[in-house]
Amino acid sequence: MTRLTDDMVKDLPESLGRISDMLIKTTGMDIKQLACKATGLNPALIDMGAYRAGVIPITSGMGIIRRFSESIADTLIELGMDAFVTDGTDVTGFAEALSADADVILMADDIQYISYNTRARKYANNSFCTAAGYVAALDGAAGGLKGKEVLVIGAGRVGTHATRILFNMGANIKIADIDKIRSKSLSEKYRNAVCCPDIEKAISEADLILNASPATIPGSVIKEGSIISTPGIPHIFDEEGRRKATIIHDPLAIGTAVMAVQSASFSLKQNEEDLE
Ligand code: 2YJ
Repeated sequence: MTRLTDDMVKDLPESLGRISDMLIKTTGMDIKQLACKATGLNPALIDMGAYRAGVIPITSGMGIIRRFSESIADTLIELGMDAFVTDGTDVTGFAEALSADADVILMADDIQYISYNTRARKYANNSFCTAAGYVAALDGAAGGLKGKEVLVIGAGRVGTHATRILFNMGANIKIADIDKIRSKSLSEKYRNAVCCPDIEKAISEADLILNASPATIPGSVIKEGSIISTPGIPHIFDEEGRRKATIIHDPLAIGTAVMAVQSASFSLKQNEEDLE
């Protein structure tokens, strides 16, 4: 799995406004509306201001990514949450977040990135939430996906979740991966999915693409007027690609926002019961 780097997140806090503008322009939704759509929640029914969120820097494996935790906290604040980064790392940070009465706790190592709801004792995970967020963005940008053809590039964790979500939305799915066995086996799970062994040909014919792979897509093969919702990192599109397609991407905020909303929603029922 691709790991974020210092460079990918270093400007994130400052670019949150730009990400929000890009989302409104391309999908018609701000980041909270997008996250709610991705999780099937009515934005009016969740008060993100009622949640306190702790973000813990994790040193294990390849260690801390500079500004990663701060970028997450800024995304949560943009959603209206009361968010903070713990001073301590790892277990010390976890204890600190619990002592500060955090409702949700976000943390990532090199394999998992989760948002844990301390009240409901359930967690949201980044792979599913990234898939849900980028499918919701594609849906918004395309004016619905039911009955439309969507090319999923990458049959890894995010691509697999995205395929299932797209299937449930009634899209006609094409799947491409450099690992042909992986794309074939994923496509066989869904009756309206087909495997595309020739990736470049599939891209050149696609109006709607969900790119969940780290592959570079050259502008020369992109179809004019296509929409590409692309969580895949590294994010590399040349000038021709950016001119031909509407490209929806950010390295962290969309997946994080969906995780925050989904993990907060785990305690909605409990909150309702508390009010009774
Ligand atoms: O706390 C930190 O600064 C670091 N431990 C963050 C590590 C971030 N992890 C990744 O980028 C991994 N690829 C895991 C993300 C899960 C994606 N589905």
